[in-house]
Amino acid sequence: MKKTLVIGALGQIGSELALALRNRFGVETVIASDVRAPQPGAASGDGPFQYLDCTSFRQIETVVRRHDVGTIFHLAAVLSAVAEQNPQASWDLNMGGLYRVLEVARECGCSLFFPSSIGAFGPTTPRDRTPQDTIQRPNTMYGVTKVAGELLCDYYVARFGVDARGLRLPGIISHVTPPGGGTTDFAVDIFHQAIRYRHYTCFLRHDTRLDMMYMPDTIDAILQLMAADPALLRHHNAFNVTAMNFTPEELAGEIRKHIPDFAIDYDVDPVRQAIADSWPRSVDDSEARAQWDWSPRYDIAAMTADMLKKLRAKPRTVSRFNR
Ligand code: AKB
Repeated sequence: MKKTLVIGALGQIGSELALALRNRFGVETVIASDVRAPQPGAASGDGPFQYLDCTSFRQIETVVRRHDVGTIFHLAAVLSAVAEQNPQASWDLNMGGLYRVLEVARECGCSLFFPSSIGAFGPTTPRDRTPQDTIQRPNTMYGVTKVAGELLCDYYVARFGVDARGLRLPGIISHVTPPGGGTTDFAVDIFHQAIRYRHYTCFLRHDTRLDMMYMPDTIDAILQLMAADPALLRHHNAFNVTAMNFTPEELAGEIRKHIPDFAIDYDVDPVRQAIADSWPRSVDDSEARAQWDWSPRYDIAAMTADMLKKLRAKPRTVSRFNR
């Protein structure tokens, strides 16, 4: 049986995806990789690990050939807020990494998963129920790399027959590994601070509406798309997907149902606010629902209840970014 390589396996999505793949297909069938060494008890679980810099074609190719890899999940990327702090390095990592992973996939006959984002849209995109196929003129480096990545994946599908598939992910909420520098990180930080201090200072305005998804749905969506019958797919890449939609004020209200004295105030970060204001308020994911049966399990109420339950059951942490 061909193996699976997860690039960025110590990140927010990569760590839980690696664990889900190991639970489903067997520990030894999944090669986790990152540019950092895993700490004992890492969320990706025990199993094969390779140091891997995704901007090195040789390193990717060596790991793919050595382990007989058939599918690559490429999750290494700089997120939106950090990308604005260093656009040049973000281009190098986000595009340099994807280009080399696609080249290895082409040479070695691998399938590929690539996560795009609601960040691939921009201020001239229709902001409500944003269609699957629409205007994409993002004004952030993150968005530029995501649109370019979507197009590059589509090019490799059409030109070289690489089975590259992907999703446009909204903000992802998880109680396991913190996100690393995104505009939607508030939706994770708020839970940690609500439990610890019963108070949260949000870096986005109270009425900033964005799409979100709980991690279990994210993992299901990725695995479901990768298992979908290609004959039923009219798109391959960049499927709009969403599960819920809220403002910071609405999320605070939901948390208050569990922690009645929870308070939120606002200290708006102009950089992250400008990024959020350039993104859709909601996306239309009917193509994903029609083409491969996408259907999320968690709405805001179910996600909030589960986040608080899971976080209360473990030692306290705060996100690396929102200090
Ligand atoms: C970010 O905020 O940068 C990411 C995303 C929506 O792509 N979570």
